[in-house]
Amino acid sequence: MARILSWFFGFLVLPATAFAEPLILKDPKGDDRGWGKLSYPTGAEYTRGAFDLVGVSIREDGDDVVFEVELAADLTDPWKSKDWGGNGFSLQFVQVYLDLDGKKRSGEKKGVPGSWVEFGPDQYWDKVVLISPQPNSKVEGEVGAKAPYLKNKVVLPSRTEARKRTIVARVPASALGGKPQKSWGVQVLMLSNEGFPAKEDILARKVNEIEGEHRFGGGCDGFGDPQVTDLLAGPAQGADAEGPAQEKLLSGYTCADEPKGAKLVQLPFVRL
Ligand SMILES: [Ca+2]
Ligand SMILES: [Ca+2]
Repeated sequence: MARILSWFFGFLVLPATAFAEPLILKDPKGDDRGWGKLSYPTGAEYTRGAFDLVGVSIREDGDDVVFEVELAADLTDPWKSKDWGGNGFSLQFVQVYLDLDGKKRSGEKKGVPGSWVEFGPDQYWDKVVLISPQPNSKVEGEVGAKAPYLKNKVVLPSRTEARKRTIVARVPASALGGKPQKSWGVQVLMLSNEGFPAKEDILARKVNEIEGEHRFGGGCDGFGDPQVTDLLAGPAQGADAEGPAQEKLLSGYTCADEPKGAKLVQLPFVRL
């Protein structure tokens, strides 16, 4: 009995000291229209709600950090990702930006090429976890070719899987400098996976002025519109007001014929 009790109390005491609390973030349903005007591609594969973020949890599991990204619709795999070494879903491309140090102007200001967003005014990101249906070799190749300066800031999951409405990605904690912390700033962007991206973009589906079979609409045909359907806004607790808050954050970009002339929106981090 004593042995059982000591085991039991030992077990009770350990988690309080050894485990960090999970970070739980929520997002309202139905705000998967970017700045309010973005429209889905017309192809039948792009099911309603497929790009609508509803929740994110970031938790410790042994030596890993597990990211669970929940959507408003079941994950689907119309392009049979397993056939090309992918992860069991086709449509989504999730970018989790982390401000680990909370220091002003420390880190990277611009989002990963293809997102067409910036962070700011003076809080930048230190790491980004790219959660894609593509095999890591493909993501690494794209980053190496289009954004080699981000090599040490991009973190790829050791395992990514589709579980009904949730994408689960596992990252070694060492790649993030440790376990999840309440002090982290977090922003989660929902993009669409594009296996044949434009030369400026890393695996991101284009947003144009008019939607097409495989193109979002409601943006512009030049450069500068965020290629982001949904993100976290306000305190990220899922309140309806976070929809309009998101629209405001993603508005105000200017389009240009050349990438250099574009004025990008500036996004904040969520801090718990
Ligand atoms: Ca949402
Ligand atoms: Ca949102």
